[in-house]
This record gives sequence, structure tokens and C-alpha cells, in this order.
Amino acid sequence: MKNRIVAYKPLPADVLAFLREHADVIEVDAARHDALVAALREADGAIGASVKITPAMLEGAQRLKALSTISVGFDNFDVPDLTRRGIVLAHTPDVLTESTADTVFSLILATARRVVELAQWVKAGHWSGSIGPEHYGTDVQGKTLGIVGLGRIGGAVARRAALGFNMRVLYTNRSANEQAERDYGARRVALDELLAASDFVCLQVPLTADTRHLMGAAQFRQMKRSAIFINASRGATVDEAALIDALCAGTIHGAGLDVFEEEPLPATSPLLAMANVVALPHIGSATHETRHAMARCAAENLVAALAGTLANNVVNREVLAR
Ligand code: 8YV
Repeated sequence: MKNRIVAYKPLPADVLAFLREHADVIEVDAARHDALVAALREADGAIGASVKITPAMLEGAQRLKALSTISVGFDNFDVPDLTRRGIVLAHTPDVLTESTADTVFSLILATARRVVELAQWVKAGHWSGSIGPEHYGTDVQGKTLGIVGLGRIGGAVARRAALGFNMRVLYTNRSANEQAERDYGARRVALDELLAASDFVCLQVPLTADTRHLMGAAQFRQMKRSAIFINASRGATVDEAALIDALCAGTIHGAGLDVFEEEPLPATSPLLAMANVVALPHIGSATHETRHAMARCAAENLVAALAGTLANNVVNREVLAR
């Protein structure tokens, strides 16, 4: 009998066709919560993204053997619960590393050089003479970049910074990244030192119980008043109310944000009214090429997981060992 797969995010046609070669595919609109839960109950596997899959949603899903998220982050899943149920979770690292690092760097440049603010100013018809110091930005090249969490994406940001922009790179990480130290001159320091010494502080950690609200009022106070804060990881790694306070009080100079505690960012967020904030709609990996590669990778992960041959991209390897 063919496996049954639930797709709870629209997939590119060729990726859907690939899945259909291997399984019966049921497409479900994730906004219809009850329909998704009902479909999971009859499924062997599921593929999708951007939806919280809670233990309660999996209660009746006796056949479910594999979940494949079209993302590198897996904070939408309760991993220990999946492991207890014997469900393999696969994700899509690597294919999105470079596009996401590009997003991080565009936030660095946009905030420092006031690209969005000044482009809006031009479109509003305000450019009537040579600009003066009130419109100047700050340099990126030659400055110090502090990367909190030097994994795959952090490493790609470090490469851009050191080799492309002649920046000094500081980082924190659970373990030393020898390649970044050797190739980009990156220096591993304590978080306190990184915050105090960096012109740009860039958060690149996954969201876990340990990283939730990693950046709060105390951490923003440790940063230079001239420093810019960049976050394209997960919104909840930052205490957003404390960030808003720090931006209002001039504790830090500005922020470039691709992620928020609540997404989509509510229209009432004070961040939207701040000229020194660049806010993006979670575009980290959102290019045609990369989103396609992620969908393809996730589909291949799922087919392999259901066939019992998945070797890479596994979040909870313990399940495979059983
Ligand atoms: C998107 C992401 O959120 O990969 C991640 O962890 O944040 C993203 O690329 C989305 O899940 C893509 O489908």
C-alpha cells in the first residue's frame, strides 16, 4: 500500500509531482486547523512549514512516522514529544544558508546607511538639494560585527563581513568555530564582551528554552549607544518590549529585524513608527531559488524517512536508532 502524505503548505508543481511518485498526497490548507488534525490522523508523513504542530494535534495520529519541515528552524515542534512517539523530524539546513546570510547583510547595510528611510524620503518628493549630515549614515566596512551563535548562517555572515567588508568579527558559540577563526579572523568572546565591543550585534541562534529572551533590557544596556541590533533568527530570542524601550531611549542606535515575537507584526507595533528600524516580513530564505530548493530538500527528506533510508537532515536521530 502507498504511503499517505499530508502537504500543509503549497508546494512547487515539480516537488508535488515527485512526492506523488512515492505516495498519495493530500493537500490541506493549514489555516483550517481541524482539517489538518483530521488529515494527520490518517497520514504516514507530513510536509509543510510555518505552523505550530502541537502534541495535542498528534493525539490520534497513530500511523504518523515522519514530519518534514520546510525550514531549518524546528521550534514549531515539540521534539522530545515526537521522539517519544517514534516520529522522525527532518529539516532543511544548508540550502538556505547563503540566502539567509544575504538577508542579514542587507539588514546591516540598510540600517547603517538608512537605505529604506531615505528611499521613502526620495519617493515622497523631499529630495530638493544636496543632502547634509542629517541624512548621513554610518560606515559598515571596517567596523566590528558581533555574531551571537556562529553556526552555518552565522559563519556565512562572518565570511561576508570579514572578506567583503573588512570587518572585525567577534562571536559567541557553544563550541569554537576553528574555520571561522582561521579564515575570517573571528574571535570567540563572552557575550558581555561581544555586546560591549560590537558596532553591529547580530543574533543567529535557534529558538530554544535557553535562547528565549536572550536579549533583554540588561543586554541592550551593555551595547554601545551607537550600535545597531540585527535579528533574522527568531523573534522570541529577543524581549521585544525591552528592544522597543532601548530604541526609544537611545540606548542603542537602531535595529534591523526580519523576525518578531508576533508574526505578522501587528499594525500597532511601535517598531513600525521608528525611522531607525528596518522591519522585514520574515524574508530570511525567501528567494525563488532557495524556497524551491528547501521544498525539494524537505520532500526528499520525507520520502527517505518513510523508506527508512534518511541519513542526513534529521533533528531527532534517536528515533532512527530504534
Ligand atoms: C521560514 C525559516 O520561516 O528556515 C527557517 O527556519 O525561518 C524560514 O525559512 C519558512 O519556514 C520557510 O518555509
